[in-house]
Amino acid sequence: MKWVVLMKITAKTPLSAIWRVKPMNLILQQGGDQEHGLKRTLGPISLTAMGIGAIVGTGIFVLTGVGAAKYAGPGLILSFIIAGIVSGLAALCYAEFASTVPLAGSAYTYSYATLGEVIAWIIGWDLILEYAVGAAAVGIGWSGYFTDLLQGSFGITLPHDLTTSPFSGGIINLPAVLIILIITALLVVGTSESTKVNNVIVAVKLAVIVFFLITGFGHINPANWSPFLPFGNLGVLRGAGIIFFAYIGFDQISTSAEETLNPARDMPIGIIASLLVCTVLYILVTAVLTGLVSYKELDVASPVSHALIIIGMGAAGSIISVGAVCGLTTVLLILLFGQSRIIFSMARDGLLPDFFSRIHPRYRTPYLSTLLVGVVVALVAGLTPIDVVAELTNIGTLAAFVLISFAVIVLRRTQPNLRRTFRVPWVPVLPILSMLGSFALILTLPLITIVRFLVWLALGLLMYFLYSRHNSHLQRDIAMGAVGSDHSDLDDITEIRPRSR
Ligand code: ALA
Repeated sequence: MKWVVLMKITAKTPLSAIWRVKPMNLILQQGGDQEHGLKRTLGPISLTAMGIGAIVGTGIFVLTGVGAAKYAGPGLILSFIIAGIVSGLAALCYAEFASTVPLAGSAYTYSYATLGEVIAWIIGWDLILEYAVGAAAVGIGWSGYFTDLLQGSFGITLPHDLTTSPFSGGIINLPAVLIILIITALLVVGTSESTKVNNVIVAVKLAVIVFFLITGFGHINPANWSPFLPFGNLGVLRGAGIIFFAYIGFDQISTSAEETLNPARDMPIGIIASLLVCTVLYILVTAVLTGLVSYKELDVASPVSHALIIIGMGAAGSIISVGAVCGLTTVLLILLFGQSRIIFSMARDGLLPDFFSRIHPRYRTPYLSTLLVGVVVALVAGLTPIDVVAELTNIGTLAAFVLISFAVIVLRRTQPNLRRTFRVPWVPVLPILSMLGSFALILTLPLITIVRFLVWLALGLLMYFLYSRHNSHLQRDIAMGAVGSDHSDLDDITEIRPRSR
């Protein structure tokens, strides 16, 4: 039977069908399917906490050090402002989408509704770099802080071979593997429980950062800010390309729209509020950090606590380390959560195997996609160096930003009357600036990263044309006559998801 359907699909759908957009009312109808959908438990405060939990992590706690020492010096403050502006522009575009397409899937779902299936696939494929590869980078960063903490506070030294990837002279980064598997188990048990844990840890993380700012402020030596731009303007731009990682995460809020009580109102609030809070914190932390010690001393695994230790405040440094370990844990939680929801959405659309869209009968979570993501990310984190994964994460995310900003302009033209609770001001100027800004940051990354990214994209397209295109539920519904050829005849559709679950 499956083969008959498949043959009909292939025979009836021309190649141009890869540009077919998923009708908006079809998408909204899926989200309204509460009986089989996800449980709605999240409000604006949880979402904002989730955003901060996703955003503040390896970028500020780890990459600030290398960013200041090797790229921008104290001028890293400017790098944070530049990357913050680029992220802010993209955040506005995400917020508009999140308020019109309030469903799980993030940029993937939005682009399916606007730019067509093949672009949606590319974005979904791209987001794997952002979420899964990003989670691996954070897992590795977590392992570094955790190892330091055990050593500094408890005198326990873990074997080098078991805390380092094979590419850096070890066997496996075991703490990174274990933390990722533990968080995966937490996510399988349920969103509600997980976000409660998240809210508590986010509070701890923010408290630790405020603690750093207060303790560090009195010890700033303004001489450390001079020279302010030891690597020139180019260094500031390259620094922005690296510490952009610090801003990744706000967009994942939109992946939980199906679990949000009032997504049209709460999503934009969550995205914009969390990004604003983080931008201010980053600028302050970088100013204090580069004021405490010379930027040359910051190229270490734990620069924030290291700076306090250098000025003789070791106990305060330990407190920071505890907070960093907690902070990185929430980032991991959020990234793994987001990735499993994207896989869930893609599987629900037939672009990935159906069983990844199965929801656990008791926990009401997409447990199979969660488990897949957890195991793969754990392996990547255990076996890969952090710089490779962090740069790939940045380029994948920036590419998604470019496409999403473009999609805002497309959607305004193709569906001008769609209800938008939040609208980006000055369209198309701001989305165009957002596209240009993200593209410029891509160009600041090393060539090898750009090449790796292009290889990844090529693999994704291969998979799309060999598997996803033929298994797409939208293509099948079109071929079987369940969905018409334009948006106007969609109002009568009542059954749109005869999916095998
Ligand atoms: N923004 C997140 C971090 O810095 C991904 O860890």
